[in-house]
Amino acid sequence: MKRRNFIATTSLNTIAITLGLTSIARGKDYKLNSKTIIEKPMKEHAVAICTWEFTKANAVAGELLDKGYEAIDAVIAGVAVEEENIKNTTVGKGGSPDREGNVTLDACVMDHTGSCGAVMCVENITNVAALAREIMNKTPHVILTGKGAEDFALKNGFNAEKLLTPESEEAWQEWLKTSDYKPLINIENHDTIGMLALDKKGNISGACTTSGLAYKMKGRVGDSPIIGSGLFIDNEIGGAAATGMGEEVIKTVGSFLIVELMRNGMSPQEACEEAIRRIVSKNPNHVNFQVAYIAINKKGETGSYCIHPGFKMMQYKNQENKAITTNSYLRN
Ligand code: SD4
Repeated sequence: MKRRNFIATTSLNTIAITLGLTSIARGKDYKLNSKTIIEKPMKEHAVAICTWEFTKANAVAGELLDKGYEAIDAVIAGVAVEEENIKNTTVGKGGSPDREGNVTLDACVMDHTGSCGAVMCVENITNVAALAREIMNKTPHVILTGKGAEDFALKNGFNAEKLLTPESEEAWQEWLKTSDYKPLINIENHDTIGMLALDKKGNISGACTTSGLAYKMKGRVGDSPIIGSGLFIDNEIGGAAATGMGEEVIKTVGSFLIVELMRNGMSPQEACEEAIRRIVSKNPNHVNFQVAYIAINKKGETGSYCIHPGFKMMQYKNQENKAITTNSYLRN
């Protein structure tokens, strides 16, 4: 940006901030509004949010933030609670297998510097969000898949574990009797955890981790490990994460879209609603699948929205951890 333009924009921002004129920034004056957001991070205000009613996972992250931990550490510790919860059949150990009986995990992380890491189709490793961070920190790459990711994990101190539990194996054996695969998520049967945190320094990070769709094709990857789809962070603006039918999130690059909508002046709530409308307007089949988004901005404001009723977001703010029932595009 040329210096003269910069000065002009800055002084307009100062006026906008002083007078609280956020509405004048709507419409054409996008730059003005995004500057307003950038210059007003709410310090000392730790906030953690996550998809679904993962009370403990979100509390772990929120309490770490309160103690002064960085957002990236908080989200990785938070989502690890669900990765290790064998009753959650959509994340980590205990996750449902693909149609050939292999549990393959997907995850990604993104921090306030814009660095990110991801793993796809990894077997035998439980804490794949932590693994994604190792890839971010220790390799020149963003994504490792399959055996390469597993080998990297084992060389970097992760233990090999059997992820298929007796319960998920039994359910898979039962499924094999019909092998009736509809590539549609049962509306109430998905529990991927996407988590976003704003730490006391005002920095935002996020993590997303899943075993993907139950009985998926071998090698199938959904939105969760794809930066911009299942998760996106821009520390100047905010962050977003997704759960639900990954194919639909990928087609609209949902989390990136939400962050860009916030950059252009929308609140987290407005941006989540617009991203869901984008999916709905492009796909008449939307009555048959669920997608839900959560988002946070630099002020610690949060939002969430989904296609079908039944989605909840956890929010930790001011030391209070509560479930928020999310409004939906469709009604019961
Ligand atoms: C996927 N988005 O693999 C994930 C599934 C999901 O809760 O969110 N399950 O498409």
